[in-house]
Amino acid sequence: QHCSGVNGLEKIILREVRGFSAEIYLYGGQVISWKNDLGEELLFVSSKASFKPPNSIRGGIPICFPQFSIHGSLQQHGFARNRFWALDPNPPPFPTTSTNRAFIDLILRHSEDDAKNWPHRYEFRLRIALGPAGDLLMTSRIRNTNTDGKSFTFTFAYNTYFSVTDISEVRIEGLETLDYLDNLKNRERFTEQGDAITFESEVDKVYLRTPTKIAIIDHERKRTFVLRKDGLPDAVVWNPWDKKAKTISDLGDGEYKHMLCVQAACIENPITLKPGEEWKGRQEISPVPSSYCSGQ
Ligand code: TA6
Repeated sequence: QHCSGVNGLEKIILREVRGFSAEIYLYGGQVISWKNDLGEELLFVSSKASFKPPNSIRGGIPICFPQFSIHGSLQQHGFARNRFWALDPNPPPFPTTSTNRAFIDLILRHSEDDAKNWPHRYEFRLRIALGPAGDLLMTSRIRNTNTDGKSFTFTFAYNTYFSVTDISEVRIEGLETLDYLDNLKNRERFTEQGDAITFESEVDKVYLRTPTKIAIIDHERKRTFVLRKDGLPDAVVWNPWDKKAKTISDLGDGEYKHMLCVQAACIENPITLKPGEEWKGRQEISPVPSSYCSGQ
């Protein structure tokens, strides 16, 4: 379903037979809503989110491309989240016919404006699909279409804002004992100690070479999000906590308590593509009852 969202921005709604749904804005190629079969929202979107281009939208799943964070010559997190993507009216089918999924393909290509800062031709195809159990699947295929023989290099992240009941009651499993770069300490490298990750202050870390499965456990809601990823070795964990949150103009009062960013990413070793080469990075997020997931 194709319709008009906040401020008249075009959006697509995907629905799956059991009642799960997702809303995707062409602006940013950004998933803004993902609801379960009870109609509960699973993603966080700030009450102060700006739906006014060229601002990025605070919440949902912004795409960071071709640069994660401020490390490079581009604006923070690159430009993909600030561009209007096109809907492919005739997307190629899923490779297997056995899976019945609602899906769309969005496409972003180089523009004259971006070429000033990032002089490359590319085609970025983003497939967003809802699975039969409500799982949200995102597959990015980025192809170098340069005709001047030049390679390009990029970093990438699915900047997923999960909605949580209370950040102090959340834990993440799958990142313990890993090395990480701490963005709050000049990207210094540390090793995570102890058990599951819990939260009691600002966190902004890039975990390196993580397992492909990470669990985000929301105690109060007795819900676990399972994140599975492929082609994306790293995982960013971010929550600004109270002090930093007050400096973020498009984040409502106290809202940091109800969000947690866990991002499937490729940061430590950027991807380089020669002309004609394609890279693929996939994230799948599924909501499951906690007891089922952690085996407790
Ligand atoms: O993902 C972590 C991070 O790079 C943080 O350092 C924080 O700045 C966050 O992204 C949000 O960035 P944004 O540009 O959306 O305000």
